[in-house]
Amino acid sequence: MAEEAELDLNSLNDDELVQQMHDDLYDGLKDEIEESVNILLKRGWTPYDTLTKALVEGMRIVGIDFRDGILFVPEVLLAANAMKAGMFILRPLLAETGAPPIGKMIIGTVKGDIHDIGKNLVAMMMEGAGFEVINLGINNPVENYLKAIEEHKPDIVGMSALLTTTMPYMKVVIDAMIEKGIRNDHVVLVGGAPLNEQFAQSIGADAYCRDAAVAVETAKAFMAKRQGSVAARQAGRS
Ligand code: B1M
Repeated sequence: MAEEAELDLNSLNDDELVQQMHDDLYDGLKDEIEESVNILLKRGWTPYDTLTKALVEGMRIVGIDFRDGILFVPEVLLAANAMKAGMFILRPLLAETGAPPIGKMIIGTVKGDIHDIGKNLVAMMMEGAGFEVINLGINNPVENYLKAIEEHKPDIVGMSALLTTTMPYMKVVIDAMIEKGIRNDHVVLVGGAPLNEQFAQSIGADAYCRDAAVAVETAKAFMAKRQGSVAARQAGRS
């Protein structure tokens, strides 16, 4: 039987290439994803469109088939690996703002949970919006958050959870912050696929962020509020 000819990704038009990227992500083809990301960027695609239309959409399709038992953990790991390789190329481009940081954020996935693609995406978009971001990684016990808060004094504490079994752990962190008397010194933002607004409220977070773009908008709005109240306090003193 004749061997299948290697596909020249450059010969595809944009729509075909994005479709091919969804397939390559599904198949966990890291090299092809890297090549396609570079092709789209060379064609003038913005890093944001490349991220959302090609990579995130591809991962959404993987998620559906994982849920439906068509894909299994090893295949999804390969897809995640390919996704990360694409994100790795885009990260410095998204972070290029040149402006001084508008705020500081720590963000981590909570204890028991190793999902990090969405959390890393939030971190990248926040950097792109001008925040300094300290990424705590995955599987973070409460001690990691408290240590990072003490060390970095962030404006924003971000937590991610992708499992219904790990999302309650966010409350453990918030309760520890209350116990230490530092809860009101920081804005707490939470996110992850199984969460919603109501859950965020019930655990005492400041806001639930549906996606990375919402996280950026929410963080900016809270920063504006914080700066407003600092300015008001200073004006009151003078
Ligand atoms: Co997992 N997994 N997984 N998984 N996995 C889910 C979450 C699941 C929904 C799949 C399914 O439908 N069955 C399901 C959870 C079911 C549930 O709890 N109800 C599930 C399961 C069950 C599991 C295991 C238990 C499977 C097993 O071992 N049998 C296991 C658990 C491991 C653990 O954590 N202890 C497991 C393992 C894995 C892999 C390792 C194979 C891999 C993770 C690789 C990695 O992250 N490095 C994986 C993946 C990739 C997924 C799916 C397919 C994709 C997640 C993803 O990356 N999405 C996922 C299915 C799904 O979510 N539909 C699934 C893309 C990403 C861009 O979106 O993460 O939602 P997301 O992030 C968004 C928003 O949610 C938001 O912004 C992001 C960007 O827009 N956001 C934030 C996220 N965090 C935020 C934090 C913020 C703000 C916004 O802070 C301010």
